Amino acid sequence: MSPTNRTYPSFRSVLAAHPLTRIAGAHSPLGGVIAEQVGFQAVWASSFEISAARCLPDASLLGMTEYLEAAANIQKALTVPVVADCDTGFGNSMNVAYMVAEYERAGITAVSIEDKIFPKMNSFAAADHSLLDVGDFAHKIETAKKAQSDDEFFVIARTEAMISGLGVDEALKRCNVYADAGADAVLVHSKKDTKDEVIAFLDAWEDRLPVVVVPTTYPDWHADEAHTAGVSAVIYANQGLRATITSLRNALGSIYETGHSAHLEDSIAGVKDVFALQRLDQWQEFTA
Ligand code: SPV
Ligand code: MG
Repeated sequence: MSPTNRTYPSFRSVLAAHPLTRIAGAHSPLGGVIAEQVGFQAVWASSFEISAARCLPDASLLGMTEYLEAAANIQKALTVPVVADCDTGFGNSMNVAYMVAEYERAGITAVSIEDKIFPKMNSFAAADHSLLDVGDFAHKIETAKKAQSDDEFFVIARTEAMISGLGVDEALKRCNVYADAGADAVLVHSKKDTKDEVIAFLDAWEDRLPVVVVPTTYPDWHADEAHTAGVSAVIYANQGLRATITSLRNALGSIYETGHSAHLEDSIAGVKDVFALQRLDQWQEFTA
């Protein structure tokens, strides 16, 4: 897809236009639209959220076409770009080449792939988080860059070195190799309950490429502080999903218990709010 028939900016241009790009995770167009409306500059089509929405583990169970359909449906509803979480690239380098072609064709302008072995398991699950050989993952990055047809397309190389317990030095070593292989940015994921590991990475990285972080287990890291430390983009990967679970559970539980919903009317979105999210008035113009 050429930039001229896109109705939204590429992720590359959004990243360049903001000192810090703030990205919210979503599994549906509705979640994506709400993220955009409250101000987020991009939306993360999260593998964790998309699988959780089907009550399945984030363990490479869904296939590429299912993740692509979810990401493309989110992108269709937005005027900000989607960053598609593509796990390991859904297989080997051949799968990565196919993935890039298909995601690009669907209008996605940025993807992230990670250096775990396929099938992968969610980073926070108690499981084996073995990494792919660094050279093999670098080859996936090279392949992704070779496979893209639009210069705007953006490939994020995500290392799980710190998730697998190999520490900051291994993350640095790998990210340098991925930068040499042509990555447009690196994502360093940590499951520590402080930001220290990520800060140590940033101090040694010295801005070689933009750095993306996912502060799920160190939620007190303010976006401004992350920016000052050298972060270019921050992903709030699953807070929307978790908020939805709690709200739904509370609302439906309370309706079931009380036998009516009157007490909820002021605290749940009105039908008009839903109509607005559906852009009903714009659709009704077609029948006016
Ligand atoms: C996702 O949101 O799917 C991610 C981030 O990849 S995490 O769940 O933290 O691995
Ligand atoms: Mg994921």
